[in-house]
Amino acid sequence: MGLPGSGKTTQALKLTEKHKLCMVKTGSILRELSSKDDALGREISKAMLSGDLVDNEVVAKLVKKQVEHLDCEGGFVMDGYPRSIEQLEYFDPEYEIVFYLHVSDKTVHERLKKRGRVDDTPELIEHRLRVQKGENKFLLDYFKKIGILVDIDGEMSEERVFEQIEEHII
Ligand code: B4P
Repeated sequence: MGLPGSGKTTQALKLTEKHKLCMVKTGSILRELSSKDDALGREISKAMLSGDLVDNEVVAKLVKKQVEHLDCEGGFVMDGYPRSIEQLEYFDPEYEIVFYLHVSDKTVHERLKKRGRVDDTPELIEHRLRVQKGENKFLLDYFKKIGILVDIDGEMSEERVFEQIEEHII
């Protein structure tokens, strides 16, 4: 977990590669569907291009389907799900561990400006930050309460962030 641009995808890829795990890439799945010219594609595209979360039930169903079809002995890494408590109520993947990557708003802006994706404009970044901060609080409280939350300093280099995560992988 983490704010937009905190490095979720970057770190999930590293974990997947090193430990030969499967990965569920929520953002990529949604981006792929959003390029289709049908009702679902248009709904997803509209949410993403306005910096809003895609409908909770839609995302939860998509993710559930992905998880059910995974064929991985070693387990899987999830990138970007859930982003709200409501999503977790629709589908809970029952994680063993959840990492939260802490970064400042300044870092978010700097990194996403460099990345330059279509939803990485300053206005949309601000909006995404507001939406995500609102939702994160409840999720973080919940994962903390059940004892699976690990805080990670996401401000460091990609390698240093990964080293911090690795300290918690058995
Ligand atoms: P995502 O695709 O998940 O993207 P993100 O949050 O913007 O970025 P991420 O944290 O993965 O950062 P990255 O590693 O790429 O979401 C996009 C949109 O999809 C959302 O706004 C929403 O609309 C929708 N969505 C996704 N999940 C959803 C859900 N569950 N429910 C509803 N809607 C959902 O890193 C960013 C950049 O920083 C990269 O260029 C990277 O190279 C760089 N970087 C990473 N780590 C770095 C480091 N340590 N130092 C320097 N640079 C670093």
